[in-house]
Amino acid sequence: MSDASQPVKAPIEIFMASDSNYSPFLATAMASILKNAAPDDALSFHIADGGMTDDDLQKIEELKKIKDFKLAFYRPDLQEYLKYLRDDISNFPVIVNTRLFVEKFLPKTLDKVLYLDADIVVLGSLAELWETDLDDNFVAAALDPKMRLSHRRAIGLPDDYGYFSSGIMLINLKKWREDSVLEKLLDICLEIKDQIEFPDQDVLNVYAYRTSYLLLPNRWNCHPRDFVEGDTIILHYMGNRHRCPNLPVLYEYASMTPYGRLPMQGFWYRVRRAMRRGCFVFLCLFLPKKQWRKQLRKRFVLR
Ligand SMILES: [Mn+2]
Repeated sequence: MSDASQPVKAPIEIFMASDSNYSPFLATAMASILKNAAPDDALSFHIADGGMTDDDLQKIEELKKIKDFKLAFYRPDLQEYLKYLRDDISNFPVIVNTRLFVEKFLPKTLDKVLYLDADIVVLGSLAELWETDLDDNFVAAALDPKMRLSHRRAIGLPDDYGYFSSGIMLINLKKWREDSVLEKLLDICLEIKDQIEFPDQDVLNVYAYRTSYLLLPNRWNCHPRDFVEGDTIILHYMGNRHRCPNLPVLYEYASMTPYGRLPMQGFWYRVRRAMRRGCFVFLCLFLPKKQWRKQLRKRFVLR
């Protein structure tokens, strides 16, 4: 029962993006957030919808059974935005790039927003992260410890710069508006377009290097391999998901959603993946250059 004299906490404003393929992941991440929220956490979700079906939207609504939340969908015009980005980003789900344009379509009344990738599980309350003092930084994020030195050098970052992951970010929208951050990011897109591999993440890091960003502890963006029981709050199942440790944690939350499971748990999905892997290994016999094998791997296996 709510007590009228208690001040109601302002909601944690969360921005996520999904298309229909990612929708079971989105639902899984949301289920974990709702399940593990503190009793007095209010939650408000802003979802950039890159082609979810009515059925998907219905399933997201149904998550309110776990804990109530506010929900708004946005359909930003990516075609207009994407002409600034590389042509050959077809290997990436287009929807991830919406995070660069977040300030354009979210309500102007928001001064900050917590961006979360869909391929995560949240094991505790997000209140502490949400209340982090951003000071004058345009973003707060945790390190991406896996990023190769050669790539960081290619986009002009010095060896001692801490390259962050854009999968979880507390975004200072007020600062983005004041400093026209989006325009500057798009300039950087054009400037480093031949070196970009991780579209929005590379661009954000180059901008952060030239200005500043607030470094978050790894517990807010932790690879399942580095999971520390009792400390890790956000598990991020990035990239090569199928052989990730701690997949049962992800599957446990997937089972709490109306989807019941993730596509990668399906039998035929696993058969197709095994066949693709087999083809890849066979074709590698004919590719003497490591670079060619890498290209093929990107197209064939990393899905
Ligand atoms: Mn991710």
